[in-house]
Amino acid sequence: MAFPAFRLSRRGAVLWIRQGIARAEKVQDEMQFELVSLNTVMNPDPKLGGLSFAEGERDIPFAIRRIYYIFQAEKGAHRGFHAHKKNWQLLFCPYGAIDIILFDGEESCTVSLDEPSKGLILYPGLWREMVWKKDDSVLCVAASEYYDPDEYIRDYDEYLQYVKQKKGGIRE
Ligand code: T46
Repeated sequence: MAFPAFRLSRRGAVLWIRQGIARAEKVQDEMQFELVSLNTVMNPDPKLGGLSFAEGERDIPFAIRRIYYIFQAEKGAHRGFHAHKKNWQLLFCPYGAIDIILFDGEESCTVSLDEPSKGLILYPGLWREMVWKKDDSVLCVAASEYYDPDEYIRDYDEYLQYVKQKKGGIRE
């Protein structure tokens, strides 16, 4: 596993360090999420920082229909507590640190988004909770679908029932 994958390239007189995106760490096949290293270009002058990016249908397995971000949440804040029936999502935290707790109806797992270059691809069907580890951490999301409240499952018992039906092979 190569996480992150570094590549050196010359652009004019400037030497950049670029991390290619890597579908690097498939944390758990069963749970249907992927922790990836976003394309990252660090400026050679540390005062100028870095730039990370991901392209829909190239770096992530869906076209992006919507972006949103969550800001000004305090350390200790908990959000989420739902699953999506249709939405694929890329989550990343360009500033701060946020834990993403995932549950698939049987197992749970926590992924820490604590570096700007970390991206978390969530397939539909995972219950998620987000926990702010630092004040003002920013959670950015690229989603495959337009906003549709009916596509959310916000009731936990309903979610367990949904998972049971899916595992039994009943599709919508
Ligand atoms: C998710 C996690 C990571 C809209 O009107 N349009 C939108 O596109 C979104 C995402 C939300 N909203 C409204 C719905 C609620 O009235 O914004 C309010 C806050 O949304 P919610 O309580 O769902 O926020 P979180 O932080 O619990 O969850 C959000 C996303 O909704 C969800 O898709 O996966 O972030």
